[in-house]
Amino acid sequence: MSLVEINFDGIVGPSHNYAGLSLGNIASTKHQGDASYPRAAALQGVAKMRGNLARFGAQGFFLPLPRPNHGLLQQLGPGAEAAPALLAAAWSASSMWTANAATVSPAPDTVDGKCHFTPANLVTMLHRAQEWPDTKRQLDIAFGNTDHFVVHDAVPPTFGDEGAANHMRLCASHGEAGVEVFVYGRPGGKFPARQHLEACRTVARLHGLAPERTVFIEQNPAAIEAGAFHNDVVAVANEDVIFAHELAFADRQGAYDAMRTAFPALQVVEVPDSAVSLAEAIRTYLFNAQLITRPQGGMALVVPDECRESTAVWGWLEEMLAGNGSIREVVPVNVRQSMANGGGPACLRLRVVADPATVDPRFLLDDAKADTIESVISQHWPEQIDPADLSNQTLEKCVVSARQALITALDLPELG
Ligand code: SUG
Repeated sequence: MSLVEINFDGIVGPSHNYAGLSLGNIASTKHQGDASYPRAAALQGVAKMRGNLARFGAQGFFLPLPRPNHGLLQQLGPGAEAAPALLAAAWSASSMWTANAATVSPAPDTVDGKCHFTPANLVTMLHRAQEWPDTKRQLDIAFGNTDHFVVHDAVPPTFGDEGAANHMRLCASHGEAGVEVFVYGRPGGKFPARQHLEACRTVARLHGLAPERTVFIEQNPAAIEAGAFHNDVVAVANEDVIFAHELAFADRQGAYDAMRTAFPALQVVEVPDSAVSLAEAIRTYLFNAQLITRPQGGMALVVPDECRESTAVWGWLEEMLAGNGSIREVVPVNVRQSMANGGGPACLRLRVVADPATVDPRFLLDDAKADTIESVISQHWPEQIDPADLSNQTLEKCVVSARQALITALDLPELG
């Protein structure tokens, strides 16, 4: 049984569009009403997966959820489709950000020795709250081997849960028992605090985590106000390293002390606000990076291209590399279509520590499957969507048949 980290990226759906649906997500608000390019967006995502597969090994994916969701519009009452925000919610391709699909506790951390998943209820935003039943359906298939996996229902409302985006794991190596760190926000600020402490506690209980290896930390309200609507916009961890902005946590020293008490070997790689301001960190998504252990040793940081274009951020990264610490390599990737909705490289993936042999192989990527996915996207995904197109019947037919073509190509009729 060899446990490795597998990143499951969400394939960008054919209805990808910019509707400005996420209050507190600066990029989403800024790009409201822009034309979107679903085909380019999905191809950017596959290119990222291909790069990571070649560099780091195991890579998986999840399929887009069925959109438009007429069930949601029905629930919202007759004529709901006339309200642009409600119509856009039903069309949202937001399931691409699989860091919000679920919280995952690997087998070595849990009381029953199985890997546990709790789909995120995403209750704060209407367009995201519709995701979890379909997400669970997919998790139930991919991780259907009940000797190794447990998939729970979502945490009940009103406790807001946004999944792995607010969860970090510290460990000596992925296959060993780790410390799970949950980061929550305190409601009451200008923007919603989407992750609630009670949701974190519920997930920890459901997953059977040991209290002495579980840490709850409050996100800095100033970070939420600056646009860090999830903790993964200002911090990311891998094995014994946490890479964070100085202003990520409400009580900076208290947060590191709590992590160190549970995990004494912790290495903190912190970026001071004087080197990269919170605003610049959020604009470039420096911390929405994938921090990944390389097969040849050391870690790589997969960052958005926007980081390379920022003098402050790139300068800091170059200095970090020259210091010969644990992070040995920085890999910029182009995920601009997702970035314009507030989704960087880390948002696009869900980390699962598992033996790949125990996962349904239809969700695991290899080069041939990447070719297949690219070819379906190139043939079926719309090239461009303008906000006014969301009521267009021809576009709807195209979006529905595009997803169906992918389901057929990947032999996943259960999702049809
Ligand atoms: O939930 N954007 C997503 C971005 C999620 C990013 N995920 C992580 N940080 N892990 C959100 O705010 C925008 C949709 C729109 O405006 O059309 C959106 O939902």
